Order: sequence, then C-alpha cells, then structure tokens
Amino acid sequence: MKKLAVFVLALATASFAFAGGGQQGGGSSGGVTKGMDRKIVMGYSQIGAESEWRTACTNSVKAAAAEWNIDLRFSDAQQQQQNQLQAIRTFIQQKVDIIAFTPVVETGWEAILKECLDAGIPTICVDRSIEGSDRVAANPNDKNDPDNWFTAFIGSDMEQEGNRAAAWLIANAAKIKPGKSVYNIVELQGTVGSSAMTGRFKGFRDTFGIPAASALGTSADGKFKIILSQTGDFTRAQGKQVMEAFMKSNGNDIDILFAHNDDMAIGAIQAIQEAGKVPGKDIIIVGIDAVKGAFEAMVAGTMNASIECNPLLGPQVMETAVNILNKKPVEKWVVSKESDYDQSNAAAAYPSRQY
Ligand code: GYE
Repeated sequence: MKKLAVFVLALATASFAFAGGGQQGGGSSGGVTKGMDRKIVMGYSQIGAESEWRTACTNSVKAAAAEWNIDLRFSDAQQQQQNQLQAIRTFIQQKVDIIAFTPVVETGWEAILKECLDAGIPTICVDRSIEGSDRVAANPNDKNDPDNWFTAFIGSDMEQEGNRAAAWLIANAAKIKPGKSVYNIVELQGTVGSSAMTGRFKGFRDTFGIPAASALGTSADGKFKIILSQTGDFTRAQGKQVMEAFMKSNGNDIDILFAHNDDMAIGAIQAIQEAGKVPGKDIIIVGIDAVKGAFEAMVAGTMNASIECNPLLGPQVMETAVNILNKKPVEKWVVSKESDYDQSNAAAAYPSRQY
C-alpha cells in the first residue's frame, strides 16, 4: 500500500515536472461541455502569477471552465517561456481538443504553433500576442503570416492602453501640478519583450509625439519629457526597487510616474513615500489594469489614474473554444471592452469591481 502510494506520488511529480510546473487537471465529473455533444479537454498555458491582474485572469479561466464543464489542464509556467513550450508539447502528446496560451514574450512561438497545426489542434492566444501578428489573417493560406499560426486572439489593445494613459496625462497633469512648463516623466516598463510592454511603450510615445524607437524623449509640444525608463517586470517588488533608484538619482525632478501595470505603481508608491515625497501630489501616478489595489490607492489619494485592462477573459475563451470545435466562424480578434478610472470616479466604481 505504502509502496503504491510512493509510486503514485512519483508519477504525479514526474508529470508535474514534465508539464513545466504546476499542471493541474480540471473538474472531470463527467457529462458534456456546454454547447457540445461531448466533454472537451483544454490545455491552458498560463504565464505565472506576477500580478493581481494575472491572478484575476487565472481565476476567471478556471471558473469559466467549470461553468462550461470543460476538462481544463492548467499549467503555470512561472514566468518561463521554456515551461510554456514544454507544457504545450505535453498537451499535443495528450491529444487535447484545444490549446489556449498566453505568450510571456512575443518571440519564439513559430515552431510550437506549427506543431499544433500539424497535430490538428486549434489554439487560442489569450491576452498577449506574438510578434508579427496584427490579429487579422489577410490571407488564410499564407503560412508565413503569424496570424495563421493560431485560430483566435482574445485580449486587449495594448497600444491603445498606452495612448489612453498619455491622453489622460495631457488632459489632467496641469490640474494636479499647475504652472509647470515641462513635466518630467519616469516610466516603469512591463516584462521586456511582452506584447503588453511593447504595445504600452509605443502607444504612450505615439500620443505624445515621441519617436517610438527611443526610450527617452520630449513630446512634440515640448511639455512632457520622459527622463527615465526601466523595466520592473510587472511585479510590485521590482516596481518598488526601480522607483527607489529613480528617487535616489532624480527624486526632486520627477513630476509623473507612468507604470505599465498597477502592481508596479503600488510598489513605487511605497518607494516615493520612503523618499519623503507625496504620491498623487508631488508625483502624479498613472497605472494600467484597474485592479482593486489601484482603486484603494486612488480612493486614498496616492494614485491618480488607472487605465482598465480587462482580465476576466475566461467566459470568452470557453465560448470561443466551443465555437471553434463546432466549426462555427469566430472573430480573429475578440477585443476586450474597457474604461478609464481616476480619483473622480474611483470611489463610485469600487464596490462593483470584480478584481
Ligand atoms: O497588465 C499585467 C500582467 O498581459 C495584460 O500582464 C497583461 C499584463 C497586465 O502581469 O499586470
């Protein structure tokens, strides 16, 4: 009995390691999947748990899979692309019906996605996209178009989120810090090479009229100047750490912090306070995601605005999967609906926030 238990445990550990960490089976209590005549199996490769946003996304996917009665094989890659590639390869070997994945970075997906195509397994790209994709397949037969390497994309327009952050600053900076001829901006970038980072980086600069190829630069009208820009990898801890360094080198010159996500902004708020400045007043803070932590900070006055990025993608993923497997036509890009929040509407919206 004991031997058997050890053997089972060893097997479980082996399959855990093979799947690249954290693979779990979903609820397989029989029955059929909603909208199907059988129960389907979905392999899901998630990036990790770097932020409040990611946790909300994972919870949404798991809850929706249970609701649709889909057998979800969920794998947490712990931020490593290598683990994602391994997990997807395992899903192919297991002959799952469909694979959904969130690419941690934009590059390095061609080979594995072509393996999925060869195996006849459709794929759904969730939240972040891959290099060269505009999520419109101009010619469905062109094998070199990355948009033909996956079946559908479900997620936000990251570039537009960068645009929205800049537009909010153009409309509001002078109300919070009046009488300045130039506003100095520091930027905390997300995970380098992720579509969430490259899109927000470019969109932010485009709206200001700063060349998208340069990390630092001044807006076309001369009023906004990016003076420092570094990655905080989308985490609170690194957001704080990098902001500490920014405060040491340029603490008295910083007017604005633009963080590619709220977690980094929240980490940075601590660093600003520890450096003896008042977040939300001395330094205007704009984040992206609109997670609960940002609402708390906006209500407390320490953060100024957050551009919403919707993580509740589970239902759309399951619905799209069922449509694909039923051979119904699906949108190539299902764009998420989003809003902007700041201190003027945060308190009213807070009670109904789901993440
Ligand atoms: O903004 C950030 C997360 O890819 C949209 O990843 C996502 C981003 C999100 O870690 O908080």
